[in-house]
Amino acid sequence: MPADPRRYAHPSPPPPGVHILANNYKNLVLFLCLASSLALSACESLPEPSSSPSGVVIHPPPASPSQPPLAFESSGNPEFDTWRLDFARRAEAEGRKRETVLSVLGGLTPLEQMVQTAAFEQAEFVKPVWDYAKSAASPTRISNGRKKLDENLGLFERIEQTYAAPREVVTAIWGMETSYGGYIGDFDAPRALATQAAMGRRKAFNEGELLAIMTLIETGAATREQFRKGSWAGAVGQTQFMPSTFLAHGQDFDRDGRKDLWSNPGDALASAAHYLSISGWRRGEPWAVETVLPENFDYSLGDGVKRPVSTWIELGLAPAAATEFAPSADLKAELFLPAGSYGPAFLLFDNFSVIKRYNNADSYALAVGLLADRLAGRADLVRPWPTDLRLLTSAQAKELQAALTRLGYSPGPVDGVIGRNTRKALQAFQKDRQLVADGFPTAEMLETVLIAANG
Ligand SMILES: [Ca+2]
Repeated sequence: MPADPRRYAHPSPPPPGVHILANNYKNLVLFLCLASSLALSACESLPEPSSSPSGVVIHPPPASPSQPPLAFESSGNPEFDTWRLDFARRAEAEGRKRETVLSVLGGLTPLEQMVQTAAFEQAEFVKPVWDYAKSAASPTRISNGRKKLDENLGLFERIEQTYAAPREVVTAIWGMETSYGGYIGDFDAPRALATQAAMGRRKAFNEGELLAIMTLIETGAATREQFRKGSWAGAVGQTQFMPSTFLAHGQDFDRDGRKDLWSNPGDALASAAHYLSISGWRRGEPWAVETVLPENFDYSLGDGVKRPVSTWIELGLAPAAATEFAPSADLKAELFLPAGSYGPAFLLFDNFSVIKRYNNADSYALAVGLLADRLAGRADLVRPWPTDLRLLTSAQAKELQAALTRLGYSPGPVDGVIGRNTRKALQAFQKDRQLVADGFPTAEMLETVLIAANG
């Protein structure tokens, strides 16, 4: 996303002499009071000059001569400036050094592209899960991933000895997040986070991320410069860690004193493996296994409920290509039908939820898992994705949700996003009408629901 230079006016350079004035606290504050309304509270607290009997104005010493009030050059955006000064004061009050606060927040301007995007949500697009899965596990990404696995054999041996997560899953995340370190982003992470904290919805969250960056810099784990390479959301490094996750779980795998998630693949991959491990990765268990469903299967069993593998086998499910579902019939799994009755079906194990800790979307976890399987040399899906199926637009999804609500089902908010609640509501509708209860909203199914709701 190139910045539009017309909208990206940089703040004017500081007036000459400001550094000299900094030696004189009083003059500096007076200057700032005149220059910026944002320093108002500092002006209010400024001790009044008093006159000596001789009429000479005596300036009382400031309360803390080594620490003049915090101030920033204006970004040109008053809302941003107000937030920044307030947050900087709070960061300092919480113990962050002045120097760090200034290095992280100084010179920032809000990201204009983000301000223009309502509520800073990722563009909502209706993309079928298989488009995502197919591009994630493209032939190029598979061959590049296998090359990376070969090139880093020793590293992955050591990582697997230390953490529970298998190398193929870690590598798949690496491939999904940054094309194996090929593209780590060129957004200034503090700038992206500050824009969201100042003007977005998740102020506290984004401020927390900025505080984490300050801590990482102060502890020497990373530098301000490194944070200039981030994603639009503020994630950094080859495995795209948010700063707070970086702070809590980043690994210095080569023990050189730095957690270099940007240019040290060992640190980045060990951090990802560690994160999966502490999120509960179960060694030796699959994330999912493709399954073949029997004739006349009751699709309403794809309801998110985890059942023992032995139960699924009794219900007639069989692995599509694998020799068995899992090492144990006692393991529990849920039936996942990302393309309803029209495409591949999966039994999902607990490790699927662990991948979702990285990015809480079924489509993401599915893509990582499928790529990991291919990297591990497992076969491609047996049942193809229904790529010619007509899916709902966002507006049609809203129509469906509104109609299901009118019919007394509970699809959740009418937001045009087909999530688990909408699928469950549709499933209940289908079941009540003896339809194939797969909860999958095709254009044809929308027609059926609309006729029922309007009839
Ligand atoms: Ca290191």
